[in-house]
This record gives sequence, C-alpha cells and structure tokens, in this order.
Amino acid sequence: MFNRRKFLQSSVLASTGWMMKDHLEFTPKKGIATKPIVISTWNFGKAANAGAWEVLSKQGRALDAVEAGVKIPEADPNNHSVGYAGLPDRDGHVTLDACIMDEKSNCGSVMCLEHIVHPISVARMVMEKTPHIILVGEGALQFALANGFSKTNLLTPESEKMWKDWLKSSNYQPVINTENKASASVRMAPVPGGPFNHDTIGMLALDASGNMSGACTTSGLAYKMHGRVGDSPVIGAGLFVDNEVGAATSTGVGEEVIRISGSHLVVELMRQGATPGDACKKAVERIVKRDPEKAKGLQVGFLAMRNDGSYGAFCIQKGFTYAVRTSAEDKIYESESWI
Ligand code: SD4
Repeated sequence: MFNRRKFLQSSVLASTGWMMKDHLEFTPKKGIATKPIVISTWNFGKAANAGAWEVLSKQGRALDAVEAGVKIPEADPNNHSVGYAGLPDRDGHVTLDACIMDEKSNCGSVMCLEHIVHPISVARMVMEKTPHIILVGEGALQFALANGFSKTNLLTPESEKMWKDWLKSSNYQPVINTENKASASVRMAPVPGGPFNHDTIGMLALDASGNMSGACTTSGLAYKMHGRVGDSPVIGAGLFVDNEVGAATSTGVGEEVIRISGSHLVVELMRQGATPGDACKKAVERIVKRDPEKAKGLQVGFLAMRNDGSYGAFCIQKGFTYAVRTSAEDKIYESESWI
C-alpha cells in the first residue's frame, strides 16, 4: 500500500521561479487520483509536460503523450541541449540521441543522428516500422529521410557562436548543471557563451488506461567527440519502462549512467519494493560509491515513476529539477541530492 507515502522531501518551485522549500505530501490513490500523470526532467519539462498533457487529458495513449511532449524542447531554438539548436560536438556537428519505450517493452532508438529536428519521432518509427531497435548515424538519417522527415540545419547562429567561443580554449569538461548557488562551489569551469553544456529531457507517463511509456532525447554532452553516444538513447541506461513495475529515466553524465545500466536498475529496485525516490537514491549511491572523489565533480539525476503514479527523483549534486503534471498539479520540484 502506498497510502500517505511521504514524498522525497522535495522542495516545491513555483512556476515563476525558485521559491521556499516545502515538504510535499503525496497521496497516490491507486487508479484514480494519479492517472493520468506525466513527469519529466528539468525546468523545461514543464512546457514539455503541457504537450503531453494535451494527449493524456483526452484519454490518449502514454506513448503518444511522451512523443508529443518531448517534441516541444526538441523544436525549441532556446534549448541548447535537445534537438534543434542543440550544442554541437567538437567538430561542429549537432548529433542527436533519442529513444522511446512503450507498455509492451516495444522500443526504438536513434544514435548520433544529424539534421533531423525530431529524433524522438524517428526512434518511434524505428520501433514501429522496422524489426530493429537501434539505428545510428548515416543509416538513421537515411531511414528518416526515406520516411518523410526532412533535413534541417540544426546548428543555429547562437549555438554556432557558443561552439566557436568554446573552440578558443577547446577545454572539454562537462559542466554540472546546478541552478542554485548552494552548489556553485562544485561547478566546473563555465562554458564560454553559457553556464551549462548538457541537459536531457527524459519523460515518463502513465495514461488513463494504466499504461506507461517513456521518451528520452538529447543533443548529448556539448563539444563531445564526434560519434560519442551517451546514455539517453540506450534502453536500460537513459530510459526503461516495465508496465508491471514502473519506469525511469536519467540525465547527467551519460557514461556514469551506462556503467550501472541506471534506468533499468531503478526499475528493478522498484520491483523489489523500493519507492521511486529510494530506487533513484540507490542508483545514485552506486555511482558515488564507485568513485566518491570523481562523484564530487559529476552530475547524474534519476527520475522514476511506479505504475500506480507515485514518483520520485534523486541526483548527485543539488540543482536537478523535474516537472510534474496531473489533473491536480503542474509544478516543478527540486530533487533531493547526495551532496
Ligand atoms: C548524455 N545524459 O549525453 C546525456 C546528457 C545529459 O544532462 O543528460 N545531460 O550523456
């Protein structure tokens, strides 16, 4: 029973910005109050959730909801970590990673895909129209073009300028995305032209019929080596959905998430009885314990939802936020953190 489960000691952020800390008491009412629900990573998840909610609130399918939801940041020219306008690799190529998974463990993924604004829709098409799960690079592009997607230059003048500024130093260092001063001390050198160089949208939804789906899409770590693929399009790392248990997604330095098959681990921990928040915490613990010194300079965040609509998150550094949309709330919460 999940009655009166205390949730995460999350701090509630008003939609207008950061506000006071406030402990959230979340009372899932199985099958009623918590369905449908959509949750997603970072502050920009709020706008993405609105896209998903259009589908969910009309009794639509979770799969359609997560695709529609993450397409919003994918197309946003002001979002430099997902889709169009994403920061490029060190050679100036915007290479996108995305995956999607439904309630029947159908899944599709594209890796290192260039020139396509909505990699999530290509991933869905890989899932639905091919006998495969993953297409990469040139092959993924060929498949997209053959299926009606058109080529777009994803490198906007603003992203190009950030990359050219970065080229002056060419100092490759993933920057920890923390938005509050408390953790400013652990920030690495800021990226010229912008304080952060990565953020992924991971989205999990439970629809009115009780089915779950998830989507994860990113331009990956900015200024990465050409051909580098992170956790986001790797089923089991950046995303995992098991309708019998729940779903999880991740953000942060993908290499660390892949090492522990992070999202799969979170779902398996929930299967063993952990709450979503505790499961995320245990996964973070595993990363931290492997190399506590290294973890001081890393950000990884997990977000999870059980199939009853209860949810939770945990991250290494303060500053990871996630957005929640139900019929009762449309909010951004700050995740609990290790440090
Ligand atoms: C990656 N996990 O490519 C992604 C990037 C990210 O917050 O989520 N950054 O490793």
